[in-house]
Amino acid sequence: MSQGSAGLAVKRVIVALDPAVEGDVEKLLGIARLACREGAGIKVGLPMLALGGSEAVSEAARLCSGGGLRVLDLKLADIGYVMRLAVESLARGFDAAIAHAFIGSEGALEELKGALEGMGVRLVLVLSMSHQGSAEVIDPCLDRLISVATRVRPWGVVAPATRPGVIARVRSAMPRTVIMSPGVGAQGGRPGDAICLGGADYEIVGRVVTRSPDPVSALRSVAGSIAERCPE
Ligand code: 3DU
Repeated sequence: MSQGSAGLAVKRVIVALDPAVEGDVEKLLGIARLACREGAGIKVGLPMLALGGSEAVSEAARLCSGGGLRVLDLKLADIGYVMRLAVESLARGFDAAIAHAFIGSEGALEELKGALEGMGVRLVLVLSMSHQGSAEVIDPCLDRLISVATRVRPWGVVAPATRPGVIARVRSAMPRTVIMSPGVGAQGGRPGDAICLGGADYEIVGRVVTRSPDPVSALRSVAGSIAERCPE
């Protein structure tokens, strides 16, 4: 990374806001402001929807309306019609929404992309996942998933921070597409590997920040590690 300082590195960290119990929702909404002010932004998904309802999902986006990337992570994988219904009610106020690439373009991703574009929301496609089970079905199909993404032309893709080599393959096939990489910290990915070794644009960090007694310091510490691993 040419930007060596933790101050710049923190702008490459997206915080995943995943409440474990209902009582976490307020705390995580508090962290949303921090993540958008200091960091690159937030990612909100099914745990927030399940425990805080659609109001909490919208509130997270609203809290970041002053800046920061707001990513809705429903990991959609359905027919276009149903995904359109889901995003029409949930994706307003977000900058991007995540779907699985494996569902294919015709009848699914093309329709979703059109629905999102009509709302000013960008599409992000999952190409590989951070857990070991990704090796069972998803990873052997990586080239095909990349070719789906190349056809659909999403704004961004997701590739795992736990396997920088996979990110590097995606980066070389899609040089201008934004890459977001989850799996840093709690899942074993080292801060900085996704950006410095793989060529990702953002690292997604959840529990390391949200479960910390001091989320500000935790976020800064992740950024510090990224800056250290990515010398000028
Ligand atoms: O493990 P963490 O607490 O840092 O959270 C990781 C987040 O990234 C979480 O919201 C999860 O849904 C998301 N994610 C993965 O962990 C792995 C993927 O392959 C894709 C998304």
